[in-house]
Amino acid sequence: MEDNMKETTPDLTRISKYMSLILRHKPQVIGIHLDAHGWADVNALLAGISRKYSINRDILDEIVSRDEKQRYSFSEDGTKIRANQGHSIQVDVELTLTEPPEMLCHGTARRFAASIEAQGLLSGSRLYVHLSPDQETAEKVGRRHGEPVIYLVDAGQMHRDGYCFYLSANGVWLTKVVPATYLKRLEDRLTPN
Ligand code: HQG
Repeated sequence: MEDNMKETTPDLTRISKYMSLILRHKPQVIGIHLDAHGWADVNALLAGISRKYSINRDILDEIVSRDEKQRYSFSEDGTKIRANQGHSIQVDVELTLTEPPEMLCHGTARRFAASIEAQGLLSGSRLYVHLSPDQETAEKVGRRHGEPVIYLVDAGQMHRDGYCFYLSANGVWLTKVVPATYLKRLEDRLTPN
């Protein structure tokens, strides 16, 4: 009976979204645990996902290698998998402490602007504030939430003032918080919807 509910033609994007939920936020939805470094056992992940979607190791390999943001990594021996960034659960994915470029970007929705300009960028449910190296990426991230606005982040000055920046394995810049004084809103630079 359970098989009837399973998708027979797997949509890789849907499986990938489910993997993000499991590997970043809620491993308990399939009854698995992540270790301290965010790793999940590949066989346990496959068994858990297969209760909902048709999947096997080849499909998983395809999802990981084709992911446009390179969201996931396998351990060297291929027995474990983790998300490279985006977690809300407390794991240490061995991010690289890295000197940032002078300027980074953050895309968000216009409805958050007043709060952001009062409080700065906060990580919310995630472990870090996520920053993009370019405006195009920031705009895409912002559009996920609504009418996008982009903030320029004076990352160089933050770094000189002692704030830590990390570069994830897939090129996302992460920092704990961005006080409002380091933010500048870019106006009228966005293409209409
Ligand atoms: C906003 C995706 C009010 C913040 C993306 C954002 C990214 C505030 C939202 C990654 C605030 C949180 C993360 C404040 C921050 N007041 N709102 N003081 N401070 N916010 O989804 O950065 O495709 O947790 O601006 O590409 O949008 O999933 O973070 O709008 O890299 O791999 O609170 O997720 O990657 O939203 O996205 P999110 P995000 P994936």
